[in-house]
Amino acid sequence: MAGSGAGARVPAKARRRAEALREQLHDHNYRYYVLDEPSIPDAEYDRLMQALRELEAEHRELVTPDSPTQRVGASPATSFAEVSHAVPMQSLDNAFSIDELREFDRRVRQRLESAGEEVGDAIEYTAEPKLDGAAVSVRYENGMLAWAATRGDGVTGEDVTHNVRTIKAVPLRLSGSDHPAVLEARAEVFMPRAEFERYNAAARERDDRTFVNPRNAAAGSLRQLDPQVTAQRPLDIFFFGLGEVDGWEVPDSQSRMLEQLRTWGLRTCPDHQRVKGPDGCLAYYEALQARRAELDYEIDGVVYKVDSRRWHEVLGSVSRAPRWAIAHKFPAQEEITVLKSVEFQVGRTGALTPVARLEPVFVGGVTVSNATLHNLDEIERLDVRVGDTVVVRRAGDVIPQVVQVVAERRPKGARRIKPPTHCPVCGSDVARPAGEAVARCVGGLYCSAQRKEALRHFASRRAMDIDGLGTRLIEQLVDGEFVKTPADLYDLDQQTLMSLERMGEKSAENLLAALDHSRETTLPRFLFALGIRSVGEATAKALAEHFGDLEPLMAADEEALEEVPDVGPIVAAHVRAFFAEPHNLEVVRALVGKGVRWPSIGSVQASVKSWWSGKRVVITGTLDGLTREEAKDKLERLGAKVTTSVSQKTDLLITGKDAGSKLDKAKELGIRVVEIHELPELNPQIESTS
Ligand code: I6G
Repeated sequence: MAGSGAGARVPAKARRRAEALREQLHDHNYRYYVLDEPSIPDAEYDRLMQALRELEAEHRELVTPDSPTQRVGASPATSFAEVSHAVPMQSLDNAFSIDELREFDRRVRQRLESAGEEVGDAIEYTAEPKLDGAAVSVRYENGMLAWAATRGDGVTGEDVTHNVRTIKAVPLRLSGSDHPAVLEARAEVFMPRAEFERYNAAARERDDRTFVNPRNAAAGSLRQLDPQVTAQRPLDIFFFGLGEVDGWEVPDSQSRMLEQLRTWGLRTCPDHQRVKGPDGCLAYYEALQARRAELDYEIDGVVYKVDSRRWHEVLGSVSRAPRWAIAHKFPAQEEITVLKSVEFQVGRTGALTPVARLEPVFVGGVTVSNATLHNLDEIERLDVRVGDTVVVRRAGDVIPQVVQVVAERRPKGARRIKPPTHCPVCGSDVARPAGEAVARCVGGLYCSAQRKEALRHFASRRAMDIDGLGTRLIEQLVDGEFVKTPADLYDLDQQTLMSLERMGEKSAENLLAALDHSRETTLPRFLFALGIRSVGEATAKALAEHFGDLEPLMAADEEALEEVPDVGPIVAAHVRAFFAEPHNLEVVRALVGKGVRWPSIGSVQASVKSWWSGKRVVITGTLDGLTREEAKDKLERLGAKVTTSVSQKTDLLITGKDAGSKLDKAKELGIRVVEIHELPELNPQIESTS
């Protein structure tokens, strides 16, 4: 091995330091990935890693195969070696309906009874989310990662060790003690949904290949010949089962087996649960389906497994699927349909988004007749034509999208989609700077479509939150030339509003009250509401926190802007360009002149030093007299971090009426629960008098 020489020459102190660093990093990995409870900030983790890298570079002899620095070790391969699975990687039978699930339970019961087993009232199952990823088998020998392989045909898979090693949630050696001589753990590798969306957005931006869905993203990333490429892919893993095992008395229950895997550092899905009989299975299925959109991983159903592993032996398998497990599928999130036409919609910044008009198709639980095609590059990349049969995907609350063309079904005469040369709304020219995927109408606020979108964004819930100012009303206000800029909204009067369609006296009064209420805002909301290109909620918050108030932000040059965390040259240029435009300055000043105001960040930060500071809070149930957004806003102003799902990291669950599964989970995890009316901080009457 190249380096500073023989092992004996490494000073004992360096050796001890390397061991200690490896140990610490290993422990932090376990806390982060398995317990979901990091104990140090990422920056500190990075420092420890850097210290170990430096030490190993100085003394190459200190490098061990399980060192956390050695995740991306191998150079690109030319092909994948074959791996035989000593215990075949089976597949699962599917149930597509409640009847099929009940039938499965009935079959299980019948077989167990005929084998002389005492079954009792209801069979216990472990219910687990069925992740939409790529199945792998990961083998540990005496606690050290030996190899990892894909399922392949179930008997022979491909050796993807070098790629699996790059997944940070895969331990290179097991935690704890009493490791079996051989432990093959079966798992699903997946790309978390948010990462998938981020990855695809960035790929589109740089004109690169996107993934059709998170499953393809996981499978494609695992099958990269160059582990450097896989290391760039945000992959994650959940372990769910066993292959070959030697030297471990496996617990007789699936759920206890999962617990043991976890103590060895193998990340298991936190959402699994033990349930009783088909009714318990169904309750789990429905609860999980209701949470599907908020889960950070893509699932296509639920897997029920008989909890007793001894009964697995009794039940056995048939044609490569266990008789003791079944996958209960959710409605498909991808379907095929025909593209009837493509129209271009004008967005807030003039971007022309091609919208696919489709033959209506039932997908992801709703009928979809429109889907986005993102931009012109995407049309070229997919080579999609009118008349094509296309794959439509609708996952969670993401806008349905066309993700693929079924090439072999292309009819004769399928028509290419021509990029527009003029704005379909205002007729202005369309510009598409070289190298940009997006074509834009150059009409700016002359274009009524852009004006409408800007107003819609300004009024939206997460911006100025003007209740009652919906799309139809904005159309009338813009088309009737009552409103040109957001500042004009604050000049509207009862009479004007009542002259509009479907606007009675009460609605007009309510809208005026909502407008009045919206004057009291926060700086991040105001900045977000302005609709500056590439300034989303997070950037608006970062800008507000950095500059403290509007004036210094408006005066900041690009260099000063780039000092804000996560603000790069593109965002800085957009912010600068926005405030350099006299018309925008006029609108901002007019808004302030009409009474739009916010507390200075200084005073917000003073109140942040409260009990709430840094606390992770989840809100659930129906809140009286307060919207979810208002509660979130108040909590954030107090310094709390509001998240959507309950985990071990949650400090407090705040409940309103009819709290459901989040309350159950909080109780299960022993998390403090407080009813909203017990919190004076969130009581609207109390705050308005202070
Ligand atoms: O492909 C699978 C995904 C998830 C599985 C599975 C699973 O459990 C949560 N379990 C088994 C037993 C098999 N495939 C064969």
